Amino acid sequence: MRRRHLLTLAAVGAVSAGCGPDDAPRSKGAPAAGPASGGSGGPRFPDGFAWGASTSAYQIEGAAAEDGRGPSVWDTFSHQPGRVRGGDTGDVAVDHYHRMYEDLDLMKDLGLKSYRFSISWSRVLPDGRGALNAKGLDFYHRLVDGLLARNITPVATLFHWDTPQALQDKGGWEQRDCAQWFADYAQQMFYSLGDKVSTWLTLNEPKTVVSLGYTTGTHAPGKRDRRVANVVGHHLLLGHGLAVRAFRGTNRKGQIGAALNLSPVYPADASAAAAEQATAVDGEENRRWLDPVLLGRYPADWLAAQPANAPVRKAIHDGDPAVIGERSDLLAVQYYNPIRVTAQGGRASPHVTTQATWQEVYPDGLYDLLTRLKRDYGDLPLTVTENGMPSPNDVQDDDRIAFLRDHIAAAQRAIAAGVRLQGFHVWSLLDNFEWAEGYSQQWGLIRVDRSTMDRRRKASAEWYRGVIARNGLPA
Ligand code: IFM
Repeated sequence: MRRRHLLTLAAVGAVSAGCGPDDAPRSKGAPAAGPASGGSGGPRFPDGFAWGASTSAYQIEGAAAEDGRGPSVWDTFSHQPGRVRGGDTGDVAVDHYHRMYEDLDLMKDLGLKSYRFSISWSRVLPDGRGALNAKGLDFYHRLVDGLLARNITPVATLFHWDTPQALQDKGGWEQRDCAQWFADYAQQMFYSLGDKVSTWLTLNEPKTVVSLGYTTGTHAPGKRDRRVANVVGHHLLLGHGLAVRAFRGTNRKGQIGAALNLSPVYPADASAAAAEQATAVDGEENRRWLDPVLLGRYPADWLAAQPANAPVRKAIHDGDPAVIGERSDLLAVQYYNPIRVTAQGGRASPHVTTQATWQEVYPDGLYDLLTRLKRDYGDLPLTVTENGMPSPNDVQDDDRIAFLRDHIAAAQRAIAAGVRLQGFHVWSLLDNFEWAEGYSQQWGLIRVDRSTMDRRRKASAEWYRGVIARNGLPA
């Protein structure tokens, strides 16, 4: 109740602060260049701040059938006609599997302190369970060794949407067992790589799996059933909790947490009805993930909103919330856009969007999100593990520079407000396979020519290198 009140106050405050002339909605298109909100060239970031970049296995690796890798749901899905724009697949992706050392050198050249990648579950366990595939695992050993040799901290994500097809054939995340299969795989990774990897992320964006993979069907495995989707959401969270428990059981040093895509939710006007709708949307978008992971319980209002006969009610067993709420060491935050909710429960979209039309650009939302996390969930260390935009501009991506500058400035203000933010990772290091959009959107700091696979640093990469070297935004 207290949080609900705070949210309402904070959100209404944010909206009224955003109604002045300086915040007038911009026309749709690229973000405007101009002074960074919050001031540029301010104080340096804290010593040891983890400037990084992120990728995920299916989006960059390729080598889909090499060295014993088993198929994942994304291999199956992307090969189905009409699923991915242009019929693109991740079969070759940007060939990172074969160009890993070149990519490591590019990371070093950028000055990255941290690199977040994901492990392809079906590369290390072709059937999802059982004996490890030595060649697949060796790839990650070489990657991690290469990072450490370059003084780059590896941050390993265990699940970035690529469920092994063999497990999907057994029902995948719809089955409660999948949570344990995931934890078993996670434990194998902790034992295999845990003396070198000290930061582990369990799930990447479970909300996206639920919404796109099981509700709209636009992502693998392409299902459209909201009732089932919520069961999947619970099993994903249970898998997170079991994996955290498994990590504790290994007595490995290091930190573990989930990577959640979160959006500050604002009422679109000052009415009580809009505030109430915003609270409900916040429950679905944020608290439904944050509360179980960080507080060990589902939000009462979210639970109450589930129909009496909803399968998710049966799926949540006594004791599950406590497992899910197993102590995390950090929270990985992924921020792309705010949400503004009308009194009728619809969405208002006053901000400029990017090529990814779902993405509204609102850097202050990152400040609001980070400070809200501290206010409502305590002083847990946070790291931004994804923030970025697609740019249609080839290498002169000034729009991305403006975007990153404004978001980094917002992160800096959050630190100044007392948020324990330990790192910032740009999505993404390389242009890559953008899921249902195929290769039609370029999210990378580094351009990849897909006909030659040549890599070329974009203007944003040069700019980011300066930020890292300075440990802060340029004056
Ligand atoms: O490319 C994705 C990534 O895999 C997960 N977060 C959002 C990115 C951009 O859509």
